[in-house]
Amino acid sequence: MTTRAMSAGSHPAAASSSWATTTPTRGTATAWPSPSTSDPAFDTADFADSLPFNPGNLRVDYVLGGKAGLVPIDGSVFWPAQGTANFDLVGNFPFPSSDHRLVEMTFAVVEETAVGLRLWQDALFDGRGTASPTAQLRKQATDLSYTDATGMSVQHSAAADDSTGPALARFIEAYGDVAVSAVDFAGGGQVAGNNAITLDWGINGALLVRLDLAWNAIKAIAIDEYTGPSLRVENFVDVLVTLSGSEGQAVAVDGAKRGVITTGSGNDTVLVGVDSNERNWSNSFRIETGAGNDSITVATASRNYVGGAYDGRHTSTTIDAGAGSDSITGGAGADTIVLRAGEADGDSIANFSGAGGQGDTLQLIGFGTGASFSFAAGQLVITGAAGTESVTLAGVAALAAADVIFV
Ligand SMILES: [Ca+2]
Ligand SMILES: [Ca+2]
Repeated sequence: MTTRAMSAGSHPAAASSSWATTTPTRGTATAWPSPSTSDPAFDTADFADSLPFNPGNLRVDYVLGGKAGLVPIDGSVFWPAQGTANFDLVGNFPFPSSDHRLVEMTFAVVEETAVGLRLWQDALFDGRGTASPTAQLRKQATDLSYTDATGMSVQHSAAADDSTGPALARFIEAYGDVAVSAVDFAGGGQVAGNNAITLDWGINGALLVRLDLAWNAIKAIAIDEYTGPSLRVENFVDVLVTLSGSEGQAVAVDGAKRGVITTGSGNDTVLVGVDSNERNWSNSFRIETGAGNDSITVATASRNYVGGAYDGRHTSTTIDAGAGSDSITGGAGADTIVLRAGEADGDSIANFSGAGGQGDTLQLIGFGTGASFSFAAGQLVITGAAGTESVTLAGVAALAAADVIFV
C-alpha cells in the first residue's frame, strides 16, 4: 500500500485515489489507548472508542495479492470525511453499512517468467536432425530434489504439490533461485551433489541454468519453455533449446558439444560457445532463429569446461537464420549456412571460409530452376525465380564453386 507522510494524531486520510479522504470518526485515546500505533491512514475498522470495549480504529482488512504475477501498484482505504461526498456510505455509529472499511488495491498483472526443462543422463545424439532431436537421448530425469526461495525444505519435482506444479520441472521466477541437489533418472540411477544444478534468476527474468558437477555428469538438457529475455545454459554436453515467442530473446549456450537451438519470430541473439572432449563422435549444432533480425555467433566456450585441449575445427554447425536481415558468425569448423529464397536478402555472414579453408558452405534453398549467383566485393547476389537477393560475406575475396550449393 502506498505510504504517505502523516502528522501525529491525524486521522485517516487520502491514500491515493478518489476513494480516500479523511475520516471524522478517528477514535481518541481514553483509558485504553488504541493498539493501532501505526499510520492511521491505513486503519480500516471503526471500532468502539469507549470503555469497556475500546480497541479504537484498527487495521484489520486487507487485500492480499497472493498470486505470482501480481505486482502491487497502489492502494487506499475507502473512508470519506464527514461532510464530504459518500460519507453516508460509511457514516457514524450505528453504521449504515459496516464498521469495516473497504480496501482497494491496484495490481499490475505481469506475465509469469518461467522455464521448463528436461534432463537426460546419457545420449546417443548427433545433433543434426530436427524431426525428433530427443529421440536418441537416454535415461530421462524422473525427479529433481531441490530447494528454492520459498523457504520450504527439500522439494521433489515429481510431486504435484511442489513449486514446479504438475510439470516435472517448470520453475517460475517468483519462487526464486533453485538449487538442485539430486536428479533421479529412469532406470534407477541418481546423480547427486551439492547444488548439482543451479537456476539463477537475474534482472528482469534473465536466467542462468548451470550444471555445477563435472562436465558430462548429466549429459543433456532440453529447455522447452522460457519466457524471459535472456537465457544462459552452461556445462551440459547436449543442449536443446526450443523457444517460439515473438519477443526477441537472447540465448547463450556455453561449454556444449552438441545442440539444437531454435528461437521464435522476434529479433533474437544466439551465442554458442563450443567445447568438446574429442573429435570422433558427433560435434554438431543446429541453430534456427526464425523470422526477425537475428544475430548468431558460434565461438569457442568462454572457459575450458572439459579439461582437455579443444580444437574448434571439431565442431560443425548448421545455421538457418530465417527471414529478416540476420547477422551470422560461424565457428572454426565446417559450417553450413542455409539461405532460403525470400529470406536471404540483407543477411550478413562473417568468418566464412570455404573450400581449402574451414570448409564452410552456403546452402541455397528454393531459388528455383536456373537460379544463379555472382560474387564481387564481398557481396553475394543470388538471382532466382523471384528476383535477386544480396548477402554480405565479410572478408571473403572469392568464392569457389563448391562453396555454394543450390538445393
Ligand atoms: Ca528470430
Ligand atoms: Ca535472413
